[in-house]
Amino acid sequence: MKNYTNINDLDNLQNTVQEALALKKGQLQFEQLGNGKTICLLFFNNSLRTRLSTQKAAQNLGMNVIVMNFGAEGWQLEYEDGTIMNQNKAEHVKEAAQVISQYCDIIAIRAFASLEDKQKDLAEEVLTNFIKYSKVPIVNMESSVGHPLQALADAISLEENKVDHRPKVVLSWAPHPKSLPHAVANSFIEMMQLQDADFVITHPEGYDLNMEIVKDSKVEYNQKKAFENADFIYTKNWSSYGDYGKVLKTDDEWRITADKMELTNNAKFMHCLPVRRNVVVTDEVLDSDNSLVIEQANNRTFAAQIVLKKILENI
Ligand code: AN0
Ligand code: CP
Repeated sequence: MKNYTNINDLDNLQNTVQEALALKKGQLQFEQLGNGKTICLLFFNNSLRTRLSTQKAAQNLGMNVIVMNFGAEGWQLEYEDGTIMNQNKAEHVKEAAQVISQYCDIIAIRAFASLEDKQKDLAEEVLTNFIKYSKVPIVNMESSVGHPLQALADAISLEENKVDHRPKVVLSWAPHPKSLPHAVANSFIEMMQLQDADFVITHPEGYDLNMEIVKDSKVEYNQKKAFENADFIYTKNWSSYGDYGKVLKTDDEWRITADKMELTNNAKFMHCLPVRRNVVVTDEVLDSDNSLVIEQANNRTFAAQIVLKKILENI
């Protein structure tokens, strides 16, 4: 594997999940693989899990890690070609990406959607330009459109908690006061499209996601109906995609509560974190034995580690 920008960059999801589970049992099995190799983690946005789990994964493989909070510490980058750079952008991605490539063997980037300019977001301006100008492999740590490390970790968590029948997995929208990206939901959908499951997406009217990603995945606008017999409830807020970046609904009608979980087949509760307690989901559900959120975050290490391992083996 060269770059990891999308879950479909993996040649086989099921095999990768098994390989990640084997790594989880022996985290330091490949501690020599990355010796003498360096990864640069570039953050244009905040992070807890991605920042720490990717660093840990790289260290488990013996790599050196350089972290830069690019959004706060780097020069503001220009991405357009031919611009007269007499405004606030001090450096062009053309130089920045080539220069960073000289300091490391892999570049990992977090650059969220602006949620203001749909076309730029869909074009994955930051990720695409780094791929274009850098000389080393690129890993997506959440871009405008996707969060494939999260989706791979979620696939690991689903496998660890598998049921004895074809599972019903529900992706449910839930309220949030802020305008949030579509990336986590998009990648979860793309990952579920590679699974043998009854997969249902539920959200209020007006929150339909990008149809090029949803494709023929089932959409149910009645949350309670969607929850019936579910084995997994994966919750995420996203802002409107049609009315791009807008927050259309903040009341508690779609909050995940114990009453709603009662409608399911004793479903496990999943969320990528960070989560706003008693806004997205009640304390009772988040603190219940059925909540997988802490283990999901743990699996971020093994998702990142298997991805870095596959890239290192190909350098
Ligand atoms: C981000 C999002 O919704 O994409 C990161 C989630 C992993 N969440 C927030 O900004 C709260
Ligand atoms: N789930 C996730 O990516 O968390 P962070 O934003 O804290 O990295």
